[in-house]
Parts: sequence; C-alpha cells; structure tokens
Amino acid sequence: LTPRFQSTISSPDSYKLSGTTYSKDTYSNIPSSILDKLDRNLHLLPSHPISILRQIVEDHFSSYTPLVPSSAVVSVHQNFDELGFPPDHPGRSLTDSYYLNRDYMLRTHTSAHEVESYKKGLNRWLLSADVYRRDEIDSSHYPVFHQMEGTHIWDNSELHNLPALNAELEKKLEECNILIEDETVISPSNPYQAHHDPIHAEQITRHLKHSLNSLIFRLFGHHASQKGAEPLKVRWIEAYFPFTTPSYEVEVYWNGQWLELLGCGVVMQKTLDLSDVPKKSGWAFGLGLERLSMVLFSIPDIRLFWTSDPRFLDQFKQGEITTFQPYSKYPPCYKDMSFWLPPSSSVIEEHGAAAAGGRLPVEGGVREKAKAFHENDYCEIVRDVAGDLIESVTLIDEFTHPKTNRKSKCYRLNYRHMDRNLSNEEVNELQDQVQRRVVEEMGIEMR
Ligand code: FA5
Ligand code: MG
Repeated sequence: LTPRFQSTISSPDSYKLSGTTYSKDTYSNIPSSILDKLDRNLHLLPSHPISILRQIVEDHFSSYTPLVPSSAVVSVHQNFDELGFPPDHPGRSLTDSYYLNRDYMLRTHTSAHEVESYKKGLNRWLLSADVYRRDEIDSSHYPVFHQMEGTHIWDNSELHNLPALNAELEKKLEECNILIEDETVISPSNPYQAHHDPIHAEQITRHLKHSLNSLIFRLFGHHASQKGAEPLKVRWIEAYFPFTTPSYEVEVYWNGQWLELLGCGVVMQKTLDLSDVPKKSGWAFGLGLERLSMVLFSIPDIRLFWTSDPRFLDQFKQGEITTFQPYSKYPPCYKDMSFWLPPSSSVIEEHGAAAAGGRLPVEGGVREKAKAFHENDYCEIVRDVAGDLIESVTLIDEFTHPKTNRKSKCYRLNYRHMDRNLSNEEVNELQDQVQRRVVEEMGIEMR
C-alpha cells in the first residue's frame, strides 16, 4: 500500500542509507524500528490525512514555494549549531535524538533546512518532512512525525510597506465561532531583536500572526461553524526558540486539554546572515501535521497514521477534511513490570534532559555515562520489541527502599493490536522479550 524503498541497512559498524554509508561510533543509537520508517513518506501519499493537510496548507499559502528535502539525515551542525542551539541544549541529548554518528543525525525538526532553503534565494517557502525524536509513548506522541515549516522574509527596504492585512479576518473568525485568545506582549523574556527597528519587528510579528490566524480560519472555519458546535478556542502563548525572537506557540483546546499545534517567531538575524541574506528579515513557523490531523479528522490515536488497514486509509479523499469513523477497537491487554533501578540511578532523575540524567554525547564518555535510568530509553526498547502493538507505557508506582535507598518503578505496558485481537500468549512473549532486553541493556533488576 505504501511505497517502500528498501534502502536502509544497519550492520554492526555502519548504517547504509540511500547509497551513503555512515560509520557507527559511540553516538549511534537508531534502532531498526525507526530505520524502517525512513522511506514511508506518509506526507507524500496523496490521500493520506497527513498529506491531505499538507496539500491544504500549500494551497492556502499558494504563493510560497513548496519544498521536500530528499533525506531525513542532516548534519548535527544543520539541526542544532546553525540555529544557535547552545552546546548543552537538552534536545542534543542521546536520550532525545537519533544519531547515525557524532556528525549526522535524523532531523528533529524541519527548521534543520532553514539555512539551506534561504540560501536558494526564496523569500517565501513551505517545507514538509518526517522528523524523528525519542519520546514517551501515548496517543499523541510517536517517535516519527511530520512537520511543515513555512517562512516569509522581505528585503529590509520593503519593510516599511508590508502588504496590507485583511481587516475582515477577525470578524470572519468570530462568525465561525473561533475564539482566538492572544495576551502575549513584547517583554524582556520575549523581546524584539536589538538591531531591528521596533516598528518593523512589530509589522513582521503582526504579519506572522495574521497569516497563521488566517490558516486557522481556512482549516477550522467550516468545522467550528457547524450547528451546535462548541466554540473552538485557540490561544497564542509566549515561547522560546534559539532561532527566533519574539517566539510564540499556538494551541487549540481539544478533548478537554490544550494541544500545541505549532511554534513560530521572527527569524533570528544570525540565521539570515548565515544564509547569505543579511539584508532581509521575516518570520517562520513549524507546524505538527499529526496534531493538526488528529483534531481536524478526529483521529484518536497517533499510531493510526502508520496502519495499512484499508478501513483507515479508504476513509480519506484528497482535498477533503472528513470525520474519521472509528472501526471496532480490539481489546487492550496490559501487563505491569516492576523493577529496581541500577544503584547509580538512585540519585539521578530520569526526567528533564538538562539534569544530569540527560546524557549529552560527550567525547569518549557516552556509554559509560549511559547507566542513569531514562524513561525514553525504556520506551524505545518497548517500541523496538512491540512496534505498533504498544499503545501506552505509564508509570504507575515508584518506591524508594527505606533502608537501602534503592529505587524501584512499576510501569504498565498497554498492548493493543489496531487490526485484530491479541492473544495472551503473544503478549506474554512480548513482555518477556522486553524484560530480557531491559535487564541486559539498562542494568535494571526485576522485582
Ligand atoms: C519546533 O520543532 C520548532 N522547529 C518550530 C519552529 C519553527 C519555531 C520555526 C520557530 C520557527 P516544537 O518542538 O515545539 O518546535 O515542535 C513543533 C510542533 O511539532 C509542535 O507544536 C507539535 O505540533 C509537533 N510535535 C512536537 N513533538 C511531537 C511529537 N512527539 N509527536 C507529534 N507531534 C509533535
Ligand atoms: Mg513546542
């Protein structure tokens, strides 16, 4: 059903991807379950929901050049350094990102292509791609997802005269029952750039907000004006990215909680200088296509995007936003796993990569420091064994032995097949495999 190019090979000492060989080193941490996803290109399958949204966004920003990068492999320099990520940024950690080796990685965001795209001399472009992050397991997180980057820059001489904004937009949003809340202000924590004329910076910011609100109108207008529908609440909040300021995130209230759809901001001048367009300024955004699809098509579980079940795929048509009709869900089967953490972990907490637990790939010392327990490592072994059969992994109990000070944790692993019943034997077999591997690879001890 999906085009596959068997171009990815992992051997003990190298990865071979689309003909290029990357030799492994102490950074290499990409399991085969992730390599298998590299050529799926869900965003390019015409009637897949991810691709339907990409096409609608491209249609909305019709004067922007659509770009599709050829490979998910980027240099660490492109993904982080060029964009001003400090050397100790948690995103660089081996627990958070997938590395081929010390120099190359799977991009964690489409912003990794900003500099090369600005270098093409384009003032307006959109870029869609698959991105990779090590993460927790639940219905809205998956280690592979899709982003769309959009940007608009102007020659500084044009900034006094940005295109007029459509003043009708606010009224139209209101009529469709879309409430946009924006209490963000320019402040020392989210300032304009020092060398920008504040009048220009304000105009760029207004243009950014207007452009994205108008996209929201395009995407949600119909949905929110349906009879009896609750008003759709959208909010702008202050954010921080090393490559934009001011920076914002846009969230939508969905299923009883705020769901983050995108990050955006006024492009850091350093990025544009590096892209050989020092006399230009403008804005950029990065949108999560899965998050948006889940809201617009009412898709309840992020794993569904990866299914080949025609009961899912046949429901969608190019150009149309329709409500997903869930087909019968097969019963879940959960198993708990309790274990003692390795002694060294008693002092190092697993959350927050900036803390000692977040391992930065430091020269020569990666594996040695790898003893601290990190939930993402645990989840990845679970995914590697169970693939899409794992629905969620939840910490249900923690305990510190009063005498030995040793820590134990209990996780509930919830298994469910999307397309059929799972037998108890099958699940036990998976659970056993997970157990064996976490004991071997993480130095933990079953209780
Ligand atoms: C970024 O990735 C920035 N590159 C966005 C950006 C671009 C900012 C340009 C400024 C200028 P963030 O990590 O917040 O930011 O991710 C952006 C969006 O991707 C999120 O709002 C969300 O919609 C989506 N996203 C992030 N993590 C996941 C995940 N694990 N699963 C599904 N979607 C995700
Ligand atoms: Mg974010």
